[in-house]
Amino acid sequence: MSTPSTPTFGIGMVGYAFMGRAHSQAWRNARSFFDAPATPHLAAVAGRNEAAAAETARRFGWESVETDWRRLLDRDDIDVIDICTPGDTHAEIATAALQAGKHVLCEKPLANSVAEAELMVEAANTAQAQGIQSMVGFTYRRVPAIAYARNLVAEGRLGRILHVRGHYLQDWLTDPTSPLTWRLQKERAGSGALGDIGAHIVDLAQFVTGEQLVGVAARTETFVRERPLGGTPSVTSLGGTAAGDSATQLGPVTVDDAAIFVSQLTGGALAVFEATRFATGRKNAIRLEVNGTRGSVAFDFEDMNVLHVYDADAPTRDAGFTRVLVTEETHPYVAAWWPPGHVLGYEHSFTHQAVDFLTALAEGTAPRPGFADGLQVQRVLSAVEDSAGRSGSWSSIADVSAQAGVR
Ligand code: SOE
Repeated sequence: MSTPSTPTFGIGMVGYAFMGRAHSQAWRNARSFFDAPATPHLAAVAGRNEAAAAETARRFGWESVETDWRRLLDRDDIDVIDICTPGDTHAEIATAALQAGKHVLCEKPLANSVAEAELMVEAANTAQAQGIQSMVGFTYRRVPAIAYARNLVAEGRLGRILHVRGHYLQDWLTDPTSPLTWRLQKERAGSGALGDIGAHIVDLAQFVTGEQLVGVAARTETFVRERPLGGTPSVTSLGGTAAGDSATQLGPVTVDDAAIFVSQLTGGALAVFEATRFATGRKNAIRLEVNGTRGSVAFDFEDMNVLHVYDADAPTRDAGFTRVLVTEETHPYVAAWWPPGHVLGYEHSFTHQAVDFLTALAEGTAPRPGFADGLQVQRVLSAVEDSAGRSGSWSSIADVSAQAGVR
């Protein structure tokens, strides 16, 4: 329960599937493990599928169920709208919630287009003048090893940043019979691997270095262009279950299956990014390496409690990457959980996100990443699609020959 000194914020969550469950556990744990200066009250979960929303409510202890998210905006017991729905709904829900005086936490990517993201930033800025806050859910920033990496860069331990390489690899679409779910439809998801998982590595690169991407040259590909219609989406998996009968109709995949792009950051560093759902054998493999003049850091989500740190100033005989187990009380977030060595998992970053959001609300400060940070990522995604669509930066090898004057 909230104490007299800590306010309670009623949460109204829109969506109940994978992200809805990740956020639900976060609101439940925020006050169990952290002395957050505010208490979340799980007031309502909203979803058009009443039975599915009711199941999430039952499992996670939400007090009520709504089948229309707009009802949440009318309720006085709700102070926060937590958007856990596909990207085509983010702009409408977030702008309406902010205008109704509700704080907003919105899942990534912020929107399906730069135009939508700009409208959301405008609404967020107007609302913030009235003390209404907003945040976008790039949760991997809140993995302790990533937050520790950012601290090392900010302290100057890597010197000037020269290289960033990031990849986010999944393989849940390698089966061509995996159904045509919302993540494969541009009008629902905005883009494919690029916006769903590429957005994360763009945010991580900017968060850890403290710099921004200034330009890209890109290529995207859709390996499977048609998929079975009528599949059953799953709450616990990404692909869902195919309809299965031979009469199943096929529908067009209208997003990228994979995206690769090179970039440069404001400080001059060169960067390389890869996001794919076809890296056979890689389930949720996020890797980030940052090289500087005085050192490097390397992170692998498949070993998420570790940061590999290279100190170029160390004596030559000691040269090498140090495997830092990021579970000490001095590391970000860890002290609230377990003693050193008792590692954390995927879900803990969502709790860190909930705690940081509640803390910002209680203190009346602007949580990060805000909608403006989300807009910056959206601009990068749009630039990648623009570059890939133009193929302007692509030099065909077949065209390279002495005769053609290209050496
Ligand atoms: C699907 O790729 C997904 O659920 C992403 O949408 C999440 O942001 C990521 O954390 C896990 O994978």
